[in-house]
Amino acid sequence: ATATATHGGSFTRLESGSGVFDADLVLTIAEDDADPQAPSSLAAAPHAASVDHTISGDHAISGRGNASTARNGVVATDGVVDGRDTTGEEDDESFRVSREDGAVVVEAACDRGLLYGFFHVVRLGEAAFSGPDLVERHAPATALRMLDHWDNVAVHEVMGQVERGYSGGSIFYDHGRVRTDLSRVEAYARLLASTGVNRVAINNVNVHAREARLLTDDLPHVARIAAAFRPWGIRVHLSVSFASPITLGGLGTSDPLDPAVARWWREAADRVWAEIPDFGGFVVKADSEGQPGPFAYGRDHADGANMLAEAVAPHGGLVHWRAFVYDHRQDWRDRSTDRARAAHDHFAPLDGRFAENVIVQVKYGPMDFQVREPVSPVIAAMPDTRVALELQVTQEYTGQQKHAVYLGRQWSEVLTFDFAGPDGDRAALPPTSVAGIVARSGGIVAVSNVGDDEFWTGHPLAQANLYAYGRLAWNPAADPTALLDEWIALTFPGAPADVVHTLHEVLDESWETYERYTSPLGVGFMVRPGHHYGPDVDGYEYTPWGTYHFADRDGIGVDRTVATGTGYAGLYPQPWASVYESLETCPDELLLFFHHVPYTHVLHSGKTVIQHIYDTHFDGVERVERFAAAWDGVAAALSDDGGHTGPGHAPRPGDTAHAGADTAGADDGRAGPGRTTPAGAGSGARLAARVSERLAEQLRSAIEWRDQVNTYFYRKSGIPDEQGRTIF
Ligand code: GCW
Repeated sequence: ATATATHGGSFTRLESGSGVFDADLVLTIAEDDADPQAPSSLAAAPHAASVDHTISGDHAISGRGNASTARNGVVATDGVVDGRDTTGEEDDESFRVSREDGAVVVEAACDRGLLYGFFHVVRLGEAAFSGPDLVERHAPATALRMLDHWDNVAVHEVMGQVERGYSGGSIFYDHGRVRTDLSRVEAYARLLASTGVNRVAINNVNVHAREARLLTDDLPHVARIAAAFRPWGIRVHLSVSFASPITLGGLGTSDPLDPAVARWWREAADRVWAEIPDFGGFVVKADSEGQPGPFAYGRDHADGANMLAEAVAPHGGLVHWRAFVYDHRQDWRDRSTDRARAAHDHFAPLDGRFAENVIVQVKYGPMDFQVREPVSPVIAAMPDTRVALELQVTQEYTGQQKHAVYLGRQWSEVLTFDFAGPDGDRAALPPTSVAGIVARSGGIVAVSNVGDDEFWTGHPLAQANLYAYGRLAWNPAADPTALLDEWIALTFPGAPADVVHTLHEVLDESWETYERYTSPLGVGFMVRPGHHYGPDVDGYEYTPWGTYHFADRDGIGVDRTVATGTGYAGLYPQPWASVYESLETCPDELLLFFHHVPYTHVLHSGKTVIQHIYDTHFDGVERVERFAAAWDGVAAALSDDGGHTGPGHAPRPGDTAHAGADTAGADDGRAGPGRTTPAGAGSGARLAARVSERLAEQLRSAIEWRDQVNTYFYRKSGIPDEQGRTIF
């Protein structure tokens, strides 16, 4: 079905048949009365948009921008956590969709609600117009749904341009400056809006000298980026260096209690908002891994954050202050220091001291984006603070977009984790769940996985993670497997059933598969230091980073109990403190995170720890073998379709460095600036080849993991595999 729209005035186009999250509809929202000064150019709301479309010749969809009565007669909702109701809030992004006799009406109180409502219809496609009459209201669980980019302007000598970026260079910066052509950013903005993301921080939290100047010299260019995001309801944030008053302002100090420092920040903020009236705020990594912070002046994180908060408050700005603070110069011999405790030790005592516009941004686990960690106790420890959850879409520790690892299931587990106990009602997301806590005020943030790669995300299937992230941030109660299938259907429209089945099979349990062939039972790390790819069991064991497994000839794991260990287990509210403290009740998958046990310890599964290690590592590789074989079976079908099936690659108009590299496929899909285009001839083949190449690497790497981990523990323990399989 193709929808057409006729309208006067200026248009914001929601096109399809094009782009990553694909659908066969073309919707157009008119911007009648749009006020160019308004924060969003779509934003002459609540009266702006009115749209009439004809879909397939006989379906009508209309949109209304003022939904004063939209909440009457609601029969279904999504995304409503803990009874959060956006009614009456300034930022009401909810929409109501109703169907009567096959005609669909979308109503919303503001432009963004309308935008999300139309994307909802795009997702449903033809299905939106069939079935019984209905009225539904949809609202996001939280107003803050954000992506952080760890992009550098300059190419950093160790990290490259994008720190932990596995998708090529930055879509924002090139040749040491903000790109002249931001059409790729416009396409990105559209695809993020289709998932519900509404804020983006555009530079690395490790703020180097060149990047610090985004806050000053580059402001007009940051304003151009903000303009690219604006039509899609997305506000821009900057990561800033706490030392800016010194490095940019020439002051002798960045002490947060020094009036000259506070004044410098106020003036800096005034300049930013003068240039970008709807600017979002600052993201700060302070006193973390070498970044400057308030500790240098004997001040604490609340002092630092509140000083910045005061500077941005007159503009309605936010400060995202990261809680990723720990001693990265630890002595591995020092058994009294536990990195897992660090964020809690630093931040929990500050609860209640942060200003109203400070959001403390907490990684989901206490360590660092491992494949398996317990949920960070900090999330529940600061009831009088706005707390945001931080996830990592970029797969730093989960295969770096060389491995197909769908993280929706992991995030869903985190979001639905209930601090009140394991028996809570998961589906309802109680106020004591992670989603319930962060949705109240701090929101959800994740590190983006997008770069200037042809398929946006390096591994084409890693797009599923970006999609699922946005959808889960909108509705944390969503079923991650259903979201995966949604992504597959939208991205590979019309694909044969075996292709759809294979995509599902490769991705659905891929997180658990990755866990099986990497570090066991929640112990974490065992990666190569520095770049963090591939196995190195003792790579971090005698380093200052605080990431140890303590394996010896008898056993393995970290004793984090209150009784005999670091006391970390006691940082959880009951019943979790007791659940984790006891060997009897600690879940198998987190056993080695909380306990040091003999290799012969018997898990709840009935297996010994050592046999579990062997079995999961053999099984993990076998699963990857099956994925690769399944993909081989369908790759040809994708290659043959002339590119009409599969995620659109991104346009790179004006990007001469890439244009030349792309001649092979007669890349006629690139229709020009501002558009993500239908995949061109040959792109199906390129996609199939890219996935095949990545699966081959995943298999090679999984075998390497299996053999190093199994061999290591066989040599340490001397206990043979019950099944006598090959261990070296
Ligand atoms: O996971 C670690 C990464 C660093 C990153 C840091 C952080 C941006 O290895 O590259 O720095 O976390 O989250 O600040």
